[in-house]
Amino acid sequence: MADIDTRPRVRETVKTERPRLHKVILINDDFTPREFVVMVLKAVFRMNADQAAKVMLTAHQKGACVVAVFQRDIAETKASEATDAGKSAGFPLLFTTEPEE
Ligand code: TYC
Repeated sequence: MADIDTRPRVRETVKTERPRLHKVILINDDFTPREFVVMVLKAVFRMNADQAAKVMLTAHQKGACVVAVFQRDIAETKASEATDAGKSAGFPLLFTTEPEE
């Protein structure tokens, strides 16, 4: 009984997957003034005037533009904050989120 080999025969490796990042996407509309979109991008996403203007113009021309990527809860909070800023001012400004591939 004394010489039973009790050493593990299988080496276990535990893999933790990194949580997926989520994109915040700005959606174009026909009503929100360009300057208002830029103001929200600067305030909520801490962009400078140049970055904000580029993102706004891309959404304006293409229909949508990725603003930034964050952990899911942060992406959702920022998208809501930015969408609510438009709503409070009476604009249909919309920010959505989606997971990165
Ligand atoms: N299309 C708007 C206008 O012409 C401006 C705008 C740009 C609105 C981007 C939303 O995500 C947007 N006033």
